[in-house]
Amino acid sequence: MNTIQRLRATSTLAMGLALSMAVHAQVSPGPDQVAATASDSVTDGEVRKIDPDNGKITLRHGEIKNLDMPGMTMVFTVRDKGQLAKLKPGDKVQFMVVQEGGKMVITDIQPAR
Ligand SMILES: [Cu+2]
Repeated sequence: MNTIQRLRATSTLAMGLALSMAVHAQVSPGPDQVAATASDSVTDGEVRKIDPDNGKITLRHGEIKNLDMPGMTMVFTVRDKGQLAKLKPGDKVQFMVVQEGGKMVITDIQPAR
């Protein structure tokens, strides 16, 4: 008597989906709020002058913690010139700046809410 038994093992893999929410850097004027990382802290500023052709902006800025710079008025280069289009002198802004080859480069700048 030949009986072929086929055993089928069915395994169900329960896959857990890890939903990670991309949380943008918390933008808050509170002095006790600490930015997510030391290299990408958000700085408050106010637009003084915009030079969209050269991708430059003059800002009166508060303390830039990641660059250890006190508040002052100075010119920055903006990595994405397009971000200047929505800004005008007098606007309050929040921005992120890094030091690149001796230059201060703004990697992100947004109107303050
Ligand atoms: Cu400065």
